[in-house]
Amino acid sequence: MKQDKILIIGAGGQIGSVLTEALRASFGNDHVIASDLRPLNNQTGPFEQLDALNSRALAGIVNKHRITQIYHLAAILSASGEKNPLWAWDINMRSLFNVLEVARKKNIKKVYYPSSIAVFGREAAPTNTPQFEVLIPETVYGISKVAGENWANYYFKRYGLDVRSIRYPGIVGHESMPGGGTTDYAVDIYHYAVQGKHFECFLRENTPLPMLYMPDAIRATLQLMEAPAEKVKVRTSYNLSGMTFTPQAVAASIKKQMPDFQISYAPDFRQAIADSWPGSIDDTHAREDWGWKPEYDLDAMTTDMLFHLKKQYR
Ligand code: NAD
Ligand code: AKB
Repeated sequence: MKQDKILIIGAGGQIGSVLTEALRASFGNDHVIASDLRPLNNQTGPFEQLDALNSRALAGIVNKHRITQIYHLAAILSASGEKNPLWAWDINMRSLFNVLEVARKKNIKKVYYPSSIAVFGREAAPTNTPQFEVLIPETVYGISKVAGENWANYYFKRYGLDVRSIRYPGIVGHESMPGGGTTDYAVDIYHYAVQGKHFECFLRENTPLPMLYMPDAIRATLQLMEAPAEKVKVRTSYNLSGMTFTPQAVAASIKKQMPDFQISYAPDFRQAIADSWPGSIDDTHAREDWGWKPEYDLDAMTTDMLFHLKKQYR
């Protein structure tokens, strides 16, 4: 087993719950400390209840477990953030500063800090958006991620802290539910389909967004974190691409296997957020620097989602 001790902050979330298990499979259950603001049940290894805004508590956990790597996943996502912008900014930024500072002071070897396609705004190229593009986001979440990416880059350049980051597209998975994002419909739709329920989508049918299936997201994260440091040339955050689809396309993909599935559309405030994001992004740098390549397209993801969710709802 590898010697590193890993702390995951936000381990109870959509990505954190799956990433925790993947890291435990790789490093050993006792080497991966899950933490979250909320108590979490059914843990397969050590758990610490932690408010990432509490820098003392964070330092205490780092000392207690002799942590060598931190995955900082806790954040307020795009749709939740728009309901209370200053609260979202405070949580997203203060938790990041606490992580960067404890990592610098305690000589943490590596930090993972996910960013998002939410860093882009309407001034960016709407398709195949380049890695180094103008970043004028329209959500507080996006603003916090642009700032966060730049702070990650600053700590790398100024202190040599090895912070690595991916701009995730919308993540779709069967293992966990999403928490307050604009891409959440792409998970919800499968849950409605397998329960035989009509789905009302909060985005228009023809809204294209970049998306990624959970196994690809986890593989990309581990691949980036295991890459030799000299291969990690982008120190803000890497564009990462999986697939692009509209709500209409995912409904059609489901209907191939469940012809009775019904969908209607009732766009709400999240439509404006989605309209400000690109439909696809260019991930050439991730491919060239550390060998990224997605495995799932829309139909392959649909098959896998329906297979697992049908078992879950049986
Ligand atoms: P999530 O909302 O599902 O989970 C976040 C977790 O953080 C929750 O379990 C929550 O309890 C915890 N948390 C919130 N405030 C906290 C605090 N003060 N201290 C400790 N824990 C706290 O989020 P997710 O979808 O798993 O996203 C994880 C990361 O990936 C986030 O940084 C997010 O911005 C990024 N991301 C996610 C997606 C996606 O589609 N899920 C896409 C792009 C980027
Ligand atoms: C959201 O919709 O807010 C997230 C994201 C793309 O960052 N899923």
